[in-house]
Amino acid sequence: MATPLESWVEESARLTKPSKIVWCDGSQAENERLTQAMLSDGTYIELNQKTYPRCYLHRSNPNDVARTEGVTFINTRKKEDAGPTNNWMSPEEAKAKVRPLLDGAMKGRTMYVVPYIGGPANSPYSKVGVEITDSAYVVASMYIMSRIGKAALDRLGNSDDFVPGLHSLGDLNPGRRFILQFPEEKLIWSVGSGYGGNALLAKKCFALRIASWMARGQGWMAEHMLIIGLEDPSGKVTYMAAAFPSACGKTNMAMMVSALQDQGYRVWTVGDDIAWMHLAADGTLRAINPETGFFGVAPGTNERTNLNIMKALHHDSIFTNVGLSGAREPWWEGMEGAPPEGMMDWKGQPWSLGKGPVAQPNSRYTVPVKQSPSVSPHWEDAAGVPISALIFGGRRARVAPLVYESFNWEHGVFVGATMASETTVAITDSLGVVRRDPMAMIPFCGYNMGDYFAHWLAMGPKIKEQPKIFNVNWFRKGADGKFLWPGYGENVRVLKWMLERIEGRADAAETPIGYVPTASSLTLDGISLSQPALEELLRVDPADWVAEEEATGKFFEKFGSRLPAEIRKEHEALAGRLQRSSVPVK
Ligand code: OXD
Ligand code: MN
Repeated sequence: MATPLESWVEESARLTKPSKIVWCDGSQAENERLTQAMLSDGTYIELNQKTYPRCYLHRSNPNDVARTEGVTFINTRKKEDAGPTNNWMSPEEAKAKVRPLLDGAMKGRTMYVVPYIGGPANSPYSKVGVEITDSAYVVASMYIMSRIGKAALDRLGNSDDFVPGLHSLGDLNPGRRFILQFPEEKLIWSVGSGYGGNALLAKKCFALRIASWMARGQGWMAEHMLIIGLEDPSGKVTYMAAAFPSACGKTNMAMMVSALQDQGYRVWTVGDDIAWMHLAADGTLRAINPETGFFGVAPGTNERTNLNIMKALHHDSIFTNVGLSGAREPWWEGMEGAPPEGMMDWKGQPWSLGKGPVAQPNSRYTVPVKQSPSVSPHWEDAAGVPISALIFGGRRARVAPLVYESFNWEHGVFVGATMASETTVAITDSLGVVRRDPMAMIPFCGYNMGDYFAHWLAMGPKIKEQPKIFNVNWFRKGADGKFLWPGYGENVRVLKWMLERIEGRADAAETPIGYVPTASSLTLDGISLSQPALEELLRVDPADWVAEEEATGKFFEKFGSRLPAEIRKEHEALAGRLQRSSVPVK
């Protein structure tokens, strides 16, 4: 008798008609075979093996350089279950449309079967997925990003408890590109793209879209969050998880070199993109990282913005769509020093200053987590790490202060639900416009976000050791258009304030939006920040917030009756507090 996995693989092969099927075992020998094959057929370009041992460059099709939200669908039976923020097609319609694109798509190609585990191999919170793909580059990326091969098959056994994901490059025509999630069947189909979140199905498709659906049903949370530990001078580590929209600095924050290291504050990395969080018997909310690699945006990355990744990416890493120097080293905008000689741009054309970007703005590095000097000794703990703070944030030039703390869980959920950020290069929409992005999950929630808010609200009372909920904004600008806050390693000063709030030690001023630090409660020794800049960073302007509150009200209207009453109540309460605060006291 065929196992459920074998049956699905056979069925997929009947549809896509590959010339060969390879079951990946996850061994080093297999990775080396794939690498050699990709070097021979041009999928990989070898980097300087002296300075970048076992590192390779891949150039994707220029029409395929980012996630494509316009062709990403949640295929629930009922449209309302996908909700107003997702593209929707019924499962029948989606399959009828996309099956012909998969039919024969792997003719003349190898079909790779890649079993993987989301989460540490021995954790009760981990889940098995299997990706079928005809892209060797995807398989090689999965070596870094996930625990693949034998360990996953051993965990699965003969069970049908896995998330199947069928991926084919198809013909890479953007008009024939579809990323489909069928949460009711826990199934993924992706065709027409070989890039990042569209193609590495373990990442956004499973670990967020399908997992968020599973998490609601099973009473846990799948979130677009980094996970870090903040060590204090006594050696105690407090874990925090933070949600920011794509390309807002989650990876840099997760790998932060603390500016307060000489005072005993240090940041440890558990994950940079996704957190699966479960209620544990000890009353804590425990997070695991379902991934094993960083898939980070390269441009802007340097020794100052992320020293740890710069140390980590010098071996066993993949670079996609970056520039290539004459010395065969990767290069991108924002690297320190003058551009080296003999550079080729991300499309492989000779490059010189003034010729446009060397690296595609959403070009990426793919680097194993364990290579970071900041990796937490607990990053693969089967029990996860206990989360004491949940942090929301975005990129806001105006309005939002550096940090504020919510009044309680319900209010914190409201703060997350009202998140907004200026758009970045990680998606193919327009740049720099304010987009509402609750919990940074707009592109990743596998169901109706009204129900998602309700799930967050329902989780709160079940967590005995409830995390505090904060909001941060590293990106506020002054009248001169310059960032007010230095960011990066200095962000630890904000984390320290949060830690002291958790421990009941730091001061805060109550404002209509939440608790904001008093100027003296932040540790600011050693940075040059003028008094006016600090005041502006912490300022809560009721007029700005009335406009913000009205915009969120409009956004919430989309959800109709699926918007939880608690969110409505929080919204009204905010409006009331703002009104009272703008009435001058006589
Ligand atoms: C990512 C994204 O790649 O959010 O992590 O786009
Ligand atoms: Mn992300």
